[in-house]
Amino acid sequence: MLESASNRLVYIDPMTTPTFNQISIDPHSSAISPAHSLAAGLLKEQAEIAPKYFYDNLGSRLFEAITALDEYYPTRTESLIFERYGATIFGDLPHHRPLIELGAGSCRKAERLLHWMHPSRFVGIEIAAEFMQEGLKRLSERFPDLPLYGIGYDFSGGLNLPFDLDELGTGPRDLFYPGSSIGNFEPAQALKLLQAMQTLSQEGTLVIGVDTVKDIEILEAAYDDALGVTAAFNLNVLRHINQILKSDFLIEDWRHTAFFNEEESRIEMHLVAKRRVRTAWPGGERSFRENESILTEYSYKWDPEDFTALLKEAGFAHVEVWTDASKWFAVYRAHVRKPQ
Ligand code: AVI
Repeated sequence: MLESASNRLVYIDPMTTPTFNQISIDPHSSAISPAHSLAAGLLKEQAEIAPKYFYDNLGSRLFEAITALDEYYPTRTESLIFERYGATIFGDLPHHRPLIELGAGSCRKAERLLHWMHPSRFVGIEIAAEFMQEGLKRLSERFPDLPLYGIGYDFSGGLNLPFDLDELGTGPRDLFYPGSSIGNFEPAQALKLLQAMQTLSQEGTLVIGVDTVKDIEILEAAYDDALGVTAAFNLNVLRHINQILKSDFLIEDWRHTAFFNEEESRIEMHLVAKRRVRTAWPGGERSFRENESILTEYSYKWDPEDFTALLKEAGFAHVEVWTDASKWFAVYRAHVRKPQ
């Protein structure tokens, strides 16, 4: 059983099967309380809510729905790349190393690639720990001999896991970070996170999926679909923070907007006030003018040459890239040392 060095581990429950361990720590564990950092974000001149607050249980389900939309090409394009090249990308990796998926979510991606790999164990790290549990249960049924671990953890502030992963075995580890979630970090933060992954991998491999720059119409439609699922996903963040901050946002006062900022190479999602709005929470308040916005997400799009350079700056000396025929998405396999 793993113990938390900092006592932030609030729940350890080895499940009925001896190979399935569910480790749940406070997903928002950090020195600053979520309510405090939310209030600080809302009081900035450009008000902001960190994208991690999208992912309550409903938000995680809405994100799953986004991935099935015609307009949202990243998930299906990445899947095509895995279908076509997965046997090479994953089948080439040495056997019997731990496989760690960052942002494991529903664990569906891991489920599809596990037949190419022979990891010693699977470790899912996910802020929406409750949501990940369903996926881990499915994995435990499909791969009954594979030891599974689920860690509820928010790595948006860094990868300082509050316990020692060596207890899962020493030596190289393979990391999997699909879905272009790295795009939700600003470049300097993305570099830090990649450096932390490089350290965590202990000279194993990182397989990471990253969205590319493309026509603005395609990019903007992916973040503002005709059915309004992305709008619901964006607006749901207000419901979620009302619970955490005890604020009184009314969903009907706000509308979703998303646009591509070409200069910064990123999609920006905002919530825009439909009218003058005053919002209060215990210990604070803020007024918004009509059309004033709250920034909720950046989604950076990376050209393969630039992302390869970022991986190298993070210490991954050997980088291979696979893309689809239109180059709408890229999958990178990065190693510290050239594999034999
Ligand atoms: C999770 N992340 C990679 C998604 C993205 O495309 O940036 C989140 C998302 N936001 C709106 N649609 C999807």
